[in-house]
Amino acid sequence: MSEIFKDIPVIKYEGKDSKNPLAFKFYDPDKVVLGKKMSEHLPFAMAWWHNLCAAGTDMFGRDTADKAFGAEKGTMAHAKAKVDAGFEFMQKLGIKYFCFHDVDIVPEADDIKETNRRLDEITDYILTKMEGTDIKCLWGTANMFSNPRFMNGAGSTNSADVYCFAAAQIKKALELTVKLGGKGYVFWGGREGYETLLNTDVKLEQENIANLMRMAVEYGRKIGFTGDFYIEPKPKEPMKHQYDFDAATAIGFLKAHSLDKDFKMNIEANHATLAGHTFQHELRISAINGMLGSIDANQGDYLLGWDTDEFPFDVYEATLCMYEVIKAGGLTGGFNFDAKNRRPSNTYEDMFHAYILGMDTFALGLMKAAAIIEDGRIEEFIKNKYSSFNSEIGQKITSGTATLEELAAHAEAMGDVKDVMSGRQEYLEAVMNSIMFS
Ligand code: XUL
Ligand code: CO
Repeated sequence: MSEIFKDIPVIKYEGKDSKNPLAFKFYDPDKVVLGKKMSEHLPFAMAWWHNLCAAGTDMFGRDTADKAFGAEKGTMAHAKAKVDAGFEFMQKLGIKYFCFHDVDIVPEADDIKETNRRLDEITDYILTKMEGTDIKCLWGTANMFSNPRFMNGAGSTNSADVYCFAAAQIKKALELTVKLGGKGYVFWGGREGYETLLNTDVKLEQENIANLMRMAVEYGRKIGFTGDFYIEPKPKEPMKHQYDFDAATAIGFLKAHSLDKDFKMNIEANHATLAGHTFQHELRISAINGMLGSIDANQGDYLLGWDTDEFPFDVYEATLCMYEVIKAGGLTGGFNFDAKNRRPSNTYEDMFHAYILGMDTFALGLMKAAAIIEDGRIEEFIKNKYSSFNSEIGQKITSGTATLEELAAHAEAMGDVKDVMSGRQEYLEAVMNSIMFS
């Protein structure tokens, strides 16, 4: 098999003073941070769809990049060329995981039986490529939003026949995930939502989605899938109202339908900001509910109201993200670059530049988050801020044993509160800056 990215060497760590565009400046896989190797803190994954399939087509123009990889597009030869390209790409960057949708890895046929045959063939091929490498599958999923049959949704469709197609795709994608040893299975609610209530039965749609997830869990466990199921929240796009709006909404939905034991969150940075939250907020909400599973690492644009899926370069954001991840004890999943090159960045070299940028950004984020923790001032401040709950009355409140009457009596005995303590936001932001730039 011939090399596809001929002019690209294996990407090595050269340190922050390097000017070599094809080298890591901060990602040093063996460097130990807080007692663990960087590569263990940061299990990076390649997203099959952006990296090997998307070639730049947007609403206003066609492909700008060559993702044929020397084969005729839409054929099984092309599907295999993408596997070859993907494995060469991951090996050159030292990426250990990949994520895929069913339709990313084969061209969909007119009949699902033929699509499934193609999926068997390509996953056999992927397995042979995995042999002798340390590359694994992070998660799999079914694309239940691109095919026109899903125009009214998949689990939320009006059509029982379409619902069966969604079930069939999930069944197959779960089998493939197990075959490839995937750690997780993702539900991103592509068209699970609505444009107008004038044509929508929200209750029925949500119950049907929950039933589909329940069947997926039952089948997955039956065929030996021991990993986590993930919901990937997103507030809008493609639908105006997406049911998995944000982490809090998705967690509430899972609890309401008793699915919370099998599911965690896959938090995507750009989805968080579209929901009007910070990335950090979504990670914290997931973590405090014991449901921080995996991350789709990318970045949005605050001036644009859609999912731009940019490679992350904002080190502040990455630092705050890594702070949450470290505090939560790490991820059961990994960091999937659900990100694409900008349309004019259309060469093979640009694909590597993008991953180097993303991996270096998270390496910096990891080191800076570790520095925040080692510095201790921020954590110490938070601990002190709530220290009144260590008092006798405070402990009654936090243990849930207080009554309204005794709290009122406590207030009356005081007459008024003397000091509630400053929030010190500006001081803490300055601490953050001093750590970021030390
Ligand atoms: C869409 C998105 C998806 C999911 C997988 O916004 O993020 O690519 O990650 O279906
Ligand atoms: Co995503």
